[in-house]
Amino acid sequence: MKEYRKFRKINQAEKKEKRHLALAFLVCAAMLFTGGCTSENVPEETEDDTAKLTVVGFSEVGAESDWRVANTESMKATFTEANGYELLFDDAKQKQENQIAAIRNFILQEVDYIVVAPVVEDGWEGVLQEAKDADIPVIVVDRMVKADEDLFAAWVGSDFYEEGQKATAWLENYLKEQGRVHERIDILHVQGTEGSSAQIGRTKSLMEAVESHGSWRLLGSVQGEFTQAKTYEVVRDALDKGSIPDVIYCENDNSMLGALQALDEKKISHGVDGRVIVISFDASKPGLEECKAGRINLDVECNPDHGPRVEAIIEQIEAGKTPEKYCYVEETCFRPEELTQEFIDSRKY
Ligand code: GYE
Repeated sequence: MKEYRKFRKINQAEKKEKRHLALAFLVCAAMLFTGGCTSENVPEETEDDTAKLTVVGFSEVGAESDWRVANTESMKATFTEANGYELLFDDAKQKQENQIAAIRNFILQEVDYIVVAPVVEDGWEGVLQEAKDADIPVIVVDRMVKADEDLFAAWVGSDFYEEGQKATAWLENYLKEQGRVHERIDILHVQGTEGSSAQIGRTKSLMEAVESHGSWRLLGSVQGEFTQAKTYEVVRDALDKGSIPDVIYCENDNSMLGALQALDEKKISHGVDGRVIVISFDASKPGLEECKAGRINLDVECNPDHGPRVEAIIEQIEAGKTPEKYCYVEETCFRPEELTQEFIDSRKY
């Protein structure tokens, strides 16, 4: 890694020039469709100051949730010029093929680091190998990739399985307190983006808990894609077709908001004094507001503030150290009775 650093520093100015050339090439390719490439279309070479900046290419999943927006903000607030970085940001609009194209683009521009928040776990080996061949360290953030560990420098994110376990342990306890241990409990499961680590971990915990509790029954799993709009539709349809669940297990706050919308529309009460127990993940501000109001019963925290964590990994690599391969963030969970407005307002996300 040290060797790599030396090489990188010496070649930074040259790389910057190549980046500009690559950019110019991309602009020209686009211009072919609109009337040709002239010297005015090529981005101007500006102040040489940028040669000192560390260039980070970040491929973000999209903007599907409040969590995601907070995650993007955290990255943008960290990788600023004032902090010594140039951030190349790409929004993949929830599509892996866009992420792969963005990473190839970052390689072409010879960035110093590639950071990727992968939409799903599978399908990364090829492009990560390309980054490795180009000697560009890759840092994976938030969700994981299923790939050879040599293909990325480090991962930082949440233990999604543990988050799910917190939720199911809470439910077991809550039902015990209510004297409902032997009662049949029907659960409607609203799943997040299929194949994403957040979905895989949170779903696994729920499935194991259903298996091990004789009286818990899975009414069905519906695909909410981590968004309010999609979840509203699928929960509304599920309520139209089936019976009213005792529990709705939503794999993020935005899908929880969609589920509440569907329940409210059908005048089905929910939360602390209601008929349907609602569990959610993220503990974003909108989620915590619903929790504090008692409209949901539990919000399991998932921390999106990864910018400083990714920066710490980059600093270690810059210092010639090898960062830990996996870094899990500590998290908690919230119930209505322990939330205050002051606390919610004091949170960043
Ligand atoms: O829970 C959800 C987002 O991967 C942890 O993705 C993230 C999840 C988060 O869209 O809100």
